[in-house]
Amino acid sequence: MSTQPRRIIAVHDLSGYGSGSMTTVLPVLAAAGFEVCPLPVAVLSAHTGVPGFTYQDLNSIWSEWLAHWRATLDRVDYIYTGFLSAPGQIKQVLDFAAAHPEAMLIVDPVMGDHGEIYPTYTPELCDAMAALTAHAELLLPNLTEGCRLVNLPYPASERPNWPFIRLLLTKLHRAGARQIVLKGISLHPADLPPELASRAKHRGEHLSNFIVGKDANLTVITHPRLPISVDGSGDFFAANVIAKLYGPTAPTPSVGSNDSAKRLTASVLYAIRLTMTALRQTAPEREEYGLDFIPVWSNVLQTQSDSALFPDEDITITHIRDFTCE
Ligand code: PXL
Repeated sequence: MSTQPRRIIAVHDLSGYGSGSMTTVLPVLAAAGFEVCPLPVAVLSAHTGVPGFTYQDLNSIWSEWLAHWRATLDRVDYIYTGFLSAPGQIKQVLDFAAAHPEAMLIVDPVMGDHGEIYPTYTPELCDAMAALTAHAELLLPNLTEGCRLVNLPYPASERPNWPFIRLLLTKLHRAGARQIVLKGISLHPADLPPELASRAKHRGEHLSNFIVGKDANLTVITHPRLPISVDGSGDFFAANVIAKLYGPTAPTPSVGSNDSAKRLTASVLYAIRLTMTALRQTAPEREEYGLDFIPVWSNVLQTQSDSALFPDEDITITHIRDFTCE
């Protein structure tokens, strides 16, 4: 068995102030035992939620950088993309992936939140992101991003009903991503599938994560919504799904599909627990800075078993067969 660490290319921006993107992804994946090779997309003085942020995309240095990597890196295990700054970058990511057919592509299509697309994103960039997702082994959108990727209108009051989610997941799946985690959805009480409707207490003040595994079945994990929403939580969540699913302690990625669907669900559950814990210890006045996750990860490093890490939460898991429509 190879003793080389799993090598992951982390394609994210570097924001100087505020938790999120590279400053979150890099420590989480490095602490999880990956060899992380950062490919910076852009440098910002602060994330785009902080008024007056400066922004410089790093497109112009990518060709030489990637040519050097092509000549230097013998193997790449994972390519993990987040915030991107130009359609040309997406073409370069796809070319690099084609030169490394052994690498698995993981796409967090970081484009927006709460129905708003980030100000640095042009319509062409959003369309290019949609093209990238067709190649993804794992896709991790929020509702805003999912809707934009398949050109569905963002639901009124951020609360989609089940037929809408079903259509959205069907479209995302048909567009090509093999596994999908649609995260942080506040479901509308009307028209829920029977499996979810029976859990009346999970409406409204709860969030649901919809997981489409390789077997094309759907698992829904529902958990309480905490009264705080800060930047960086989505990046922390995605990095933890990846850490758990593909990190050095996980089995090699070639295992059978049923087992891998179970592992995807387990990794989402783990990431939910960690994100909730980090949100709980982030003070509301730190909203602009974003998620305080370092103490939570220090705890992870000192504790062997997941179940010993965090107290049981009010979390439910529901399986739904044949979610596709049309
Ligand atoms: O956390 C997602 C993210 C990533 N990168 C930049 C951002 C944001 C969220 O606001 O502004 C630059």
